[in-house]
Amino acid sequence: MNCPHAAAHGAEPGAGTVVVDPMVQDLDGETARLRDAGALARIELLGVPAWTVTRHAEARQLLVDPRLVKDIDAWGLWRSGAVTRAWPLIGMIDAGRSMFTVDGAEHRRLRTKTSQALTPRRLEALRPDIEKFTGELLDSLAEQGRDGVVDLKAVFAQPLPMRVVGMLMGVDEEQHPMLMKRYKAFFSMLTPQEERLALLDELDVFYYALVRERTARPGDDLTSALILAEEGGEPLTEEEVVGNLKAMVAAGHETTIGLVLNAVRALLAHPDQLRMVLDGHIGWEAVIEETLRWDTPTTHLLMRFATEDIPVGDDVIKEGEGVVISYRAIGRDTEQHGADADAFDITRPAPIRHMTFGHGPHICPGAALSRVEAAIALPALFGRFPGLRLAVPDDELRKLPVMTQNDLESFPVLLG
Ligand code: STR
Repeated sequence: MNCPHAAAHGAEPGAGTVVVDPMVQDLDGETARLRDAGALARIELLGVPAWTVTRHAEARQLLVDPRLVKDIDAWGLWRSGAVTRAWPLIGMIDAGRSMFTVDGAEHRRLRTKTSQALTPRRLEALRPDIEKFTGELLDSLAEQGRDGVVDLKAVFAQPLPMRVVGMLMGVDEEQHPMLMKRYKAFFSMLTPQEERLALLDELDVFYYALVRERTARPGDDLTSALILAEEGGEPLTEEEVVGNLKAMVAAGHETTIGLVLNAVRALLAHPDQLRMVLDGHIGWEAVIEETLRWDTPTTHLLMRFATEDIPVGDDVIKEGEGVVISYRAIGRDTEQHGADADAFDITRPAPIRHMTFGHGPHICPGAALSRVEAAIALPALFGRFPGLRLAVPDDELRKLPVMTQNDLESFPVLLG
């Protein structure tokens, strides 16, 4: 893969810089190289240099540091024009005004309604629907896998989170295939950038129409609640509602696919541990938390920018520089998780103090929802198909060419 933005730094990557592979050919090797490069490491993302945080302790500090902001205008390479909308990862940062892109008091204003709607208590009300979706999708899995191999991703792990977040946000089911197709193309590094920008525009058209429709006829979904919300007497603008809506759909959909599939994969690769779970010796919660730590759905979170020089150990993040959080590396931090951090082990002493949902003001507002989804989906899947197994050797599973998310091309199984 070439580096269309080599001009952003004008030179070859310096020694010690980890060049992130857009084709994701050796994720574990790359994670180890990142960790070896230090708590704060220099990386290059398609020709664009940035810092990344690879350790738990430093991430915990930096994620509450007000000198790091999400506002893209604080990025030197953006201000200078070295990075433009032609850079394939720009959609991960320049995603419209929302709780994902704003800090401080404005961020609280944008986020409060959403986080209130997603507390564990409020989520109890969604449980029956999530169970129903799970049952229906398991029926189609049984149907399509009756005579042999079936793709657990396409038939189960992908549609389930889409239905859940679709129901929450008030997106009709007929639109789900369109959304899943567009997000797949959005995240894939094989999609030409002009196509990615065009599909983002198409998504905006769709989301604006949805928000106008709900403004005219509010429902009992979170989109309607965001339209009607007032924080300190100040309603969200249409742009802000759209921004939050698309952040919720993109995040709720993409990340939970990874959580469910990675948990199934880890259990099938560790049959002794699967046995402990199926025998009831250890709970699903341990499976979910250990999967979140060991095989994080989000590999790298883009991006924050330094509004002034920030010293970290022997390094200094200079004003205007970009900072990525490498959650996969953080989950494998031996200082936090012990010398065996690279091992999947659901018998680790609870609680497993991972940081996969982030930390600080931007901590994932959907964390509880994804845990509920996984806690329903996984036992239902293994309860119905206790003989579930991979139809190909584990090392033949292919990662999608996605730089920020940890997602598989497909997951062929035999239901047993
Ligand atoms: C995708 C494109 C878009 O339209 C809006 C957003 C904002 C939220 C982002 C999302 C993005 C990409 C995936 C993210 C999500 C928030 C959480 C999720 C980064 C940029 C994670 O992977 C943690």
